[in-house]
Amino acid sequence: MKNRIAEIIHQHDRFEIITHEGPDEDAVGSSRALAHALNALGKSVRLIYPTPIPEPLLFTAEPRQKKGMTPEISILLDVSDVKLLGGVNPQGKVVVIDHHRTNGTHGEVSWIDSQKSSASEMVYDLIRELAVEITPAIASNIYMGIFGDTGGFIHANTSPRVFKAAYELTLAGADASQIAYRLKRTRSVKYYHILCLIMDRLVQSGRIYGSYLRYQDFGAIRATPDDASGIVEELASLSGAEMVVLLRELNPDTVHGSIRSKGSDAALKTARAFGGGGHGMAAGFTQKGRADELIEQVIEEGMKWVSKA
Ligand SMILES: [Mn+2]
Repeated sequence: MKNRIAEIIHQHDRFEIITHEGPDEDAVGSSRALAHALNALGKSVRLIYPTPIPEPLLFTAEPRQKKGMTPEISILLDVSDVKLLGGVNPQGKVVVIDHHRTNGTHGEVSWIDSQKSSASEMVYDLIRELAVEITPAIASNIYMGIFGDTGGFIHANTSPRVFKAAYELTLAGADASQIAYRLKRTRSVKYYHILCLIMDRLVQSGRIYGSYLRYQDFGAIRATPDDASGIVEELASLSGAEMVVLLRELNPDTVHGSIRSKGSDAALKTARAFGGGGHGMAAGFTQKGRADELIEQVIEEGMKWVSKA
């Protein structure tokens, strides 16, 4: 399928790249890297993020964009479900590149590989297939995506292939140290304020820990949801936690849930019960309701999937 997508890229001139709401390191890194590569091939490209890129992820080299053109091809990156595009409508023929497990394909051409650590790793393979030179700008963007989706080479998706890619990307000029410091060692004071709130409300049931953030919390400490990004990983670090749940109210009656589990598909199975999806051990959902009321239900659902041993 990678070859087919390379062919499509060679045969067309105008592209848009669309990624998911709440773009993360992988969404930003894979889209920017691919746009750099398309530019190198003389193609026109524009990037569409349904919601803005969080400020801490804006440091990698930005590709040249061509606004005000009609794309022939719309490449969906790190997402295969048009429902997760926040109302953005692809303008061209849809090509999907994604590493999330899905129940079907949404594009005319779909390359879905849940064995890959990240969309960025897939884009790295695609760019080499296209025979575009891996510049430092491309290398840093891909490295950021891989680093982000492996949790900094921590998660189970950190395969030997990931280390090989990381090795090659640093040789090609990816600034590994800068990326690691920016993503892992740079936190706002507000982040720690949010963490205090979360720890104050921590609930435990067996080996599941959960907590939540109300909509008004953000106003009270003048934080934005960006300030809480990645904070579920702090919960996941709790010793003995087999699963963790963090609920965050996106507005007064909508809750986003992030779930992490240590083994099996517990996170995914729990998220699916609330209409969500994701990976086996890292999943999420969005639901109507109040976080302080929903938390018990999510934990109860989780108990079905986490072994009590
Ligand atoms: Mn991803």
